[in-house]
Amino acid sequence: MAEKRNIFLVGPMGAGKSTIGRHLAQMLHLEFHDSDQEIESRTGADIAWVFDVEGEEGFRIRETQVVADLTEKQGIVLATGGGSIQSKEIRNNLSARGIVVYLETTIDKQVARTQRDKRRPLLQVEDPREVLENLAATRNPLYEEIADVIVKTDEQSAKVVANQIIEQL
Ligand code: SKM
Repeated sequence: MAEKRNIFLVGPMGAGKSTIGRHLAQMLHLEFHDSDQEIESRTGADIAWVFDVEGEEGFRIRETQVVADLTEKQGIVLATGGGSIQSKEIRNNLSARGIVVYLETTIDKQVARTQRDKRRPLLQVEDPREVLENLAATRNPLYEEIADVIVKTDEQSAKVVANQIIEQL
């Protein structure tokens, strides 16, 4: 049987990876996975707890393991955590095992979409916009470097974006 393809969504917090990923998986009859959610189900705790107790370093170790395990599967759509691409090991696994789609968005949209979100401990600060801008400066080149497909998510509904991705696969 031919190998089933994988689609890996990368991009910053608030780009819509989980929502768009669900639509995409449904449209393509693939399994949907979300690395943040998988970390939460493996630890039985939320992302904020993992950061509190194990620090960002502990969280990144878990994230690397989860992405290594999930990318072993075939026929999945995976929404990755916003910072996952800072790991070379994760970038290598994503590039080797599927089509990487970068969901690009604006800082304004990110700020609006991530307000009061418990899965974003890095944004529990006075000025989340500044954090998002700094992260973008480091990470946007990495998203671009590993992307096979780049789609903007700031002006379209999740369903429309999912269709645009399908057209470019
Ligand atoms: O993976 C979570 C976590 O809050 C860290 C993060 C990041 O570094 O951008 C994004 C979220 O998806």
